[in-house]
Amino acid sequence: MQEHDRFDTLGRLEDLPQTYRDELTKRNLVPLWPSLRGVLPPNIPTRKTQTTHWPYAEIRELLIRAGELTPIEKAERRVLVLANPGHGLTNMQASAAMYLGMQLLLPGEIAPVHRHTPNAVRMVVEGEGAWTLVGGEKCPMQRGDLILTPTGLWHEHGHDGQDPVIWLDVLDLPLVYYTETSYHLEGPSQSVSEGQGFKSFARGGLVPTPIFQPSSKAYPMLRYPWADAKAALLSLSEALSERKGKGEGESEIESKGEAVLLTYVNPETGADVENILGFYALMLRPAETLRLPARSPAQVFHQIEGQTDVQVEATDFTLVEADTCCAPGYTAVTLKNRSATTPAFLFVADEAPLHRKLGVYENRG
Ligand code: GTQ
Repeated sequence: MQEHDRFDTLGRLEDLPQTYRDELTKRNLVPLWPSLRGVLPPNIPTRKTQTTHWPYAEIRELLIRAGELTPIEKAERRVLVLANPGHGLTNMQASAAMYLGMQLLLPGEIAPVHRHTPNAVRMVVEGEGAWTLVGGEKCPMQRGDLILTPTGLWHEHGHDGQDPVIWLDVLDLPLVYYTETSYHLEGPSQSVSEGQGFKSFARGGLVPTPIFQPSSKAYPMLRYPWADAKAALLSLSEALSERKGKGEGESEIESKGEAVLLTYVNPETGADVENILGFYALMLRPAETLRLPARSPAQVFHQIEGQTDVQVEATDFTLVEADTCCAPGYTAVTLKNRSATTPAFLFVADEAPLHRKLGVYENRG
């Protein structure tokens, strides 16, 4: 914990006689007051999370080399972790609660079946022909698809295509590890069942109504195809521009209109798809600048299509296709679509479901 020099009214550890400190140590005791401002800083939490940009071109090259250096049998999951330097590289944290990894599967390879307590999602970045088998449902992996492997569901990855397939893993591993609840089990092989959640829940507002075999699935939909998410974003953007009314120029969209933002939800309950992290699809209209308010959760942005100028406090950079970045909580983030003619599309992950459940969620505007 960091100590705040400005608050020098509280006693320091060094103010105490060494013999007294030794007595405390021997009994597994520590005085609170020297560390009080560290654990409860004034106004805003101390955040280790640093704004970090991981260009895809750099990850890709190193990941392809990992494919040459390490056979899948020696890796199980061939992943390069996107580690936030603020958390220390070995801690495998993008933020306090989020883990990011870029995973490579080569044609013919299998990442064997297991299940674990952390929740994961996959955002497919590149390549055709791979699939994730999760809870018996075979989910084809295509660019931009979001595939859930929630806590406790068996999952494995396979690849019947010709070229490397790469996807972004987002897990709540840091939080689950922190709570000393992280473990995995190796599985028996899964048989493929017919269920295809993404076909059953193909249109918003309409859900299957089983009479004879009611389902009690906690995760009824496991694959969210990008084609559907993109169509929904384009449709929402049309609806919002109609709502704004005619006569208002489209040219100076300066976050005045509502953001074109969708949350990935459980189609039966409307709740966030997973318990701890939240997932969203965001469209930036041509030339749009969107200023996201300072909210308590840290955020991750992954560019699906187009290019976005990102500004987080004094840091700025451009996300090109397949780039990923993260920003700390309690910090405003400005996103600007670099194109004046085409929309830009991003995948967003954050810690909002966790913060809401804990009662610490804040939007500071
Ligand atoms: O694909 O199951 O990036 O278990 C980290 C842990 C991916 C996976 C990761 C995992 C997986």
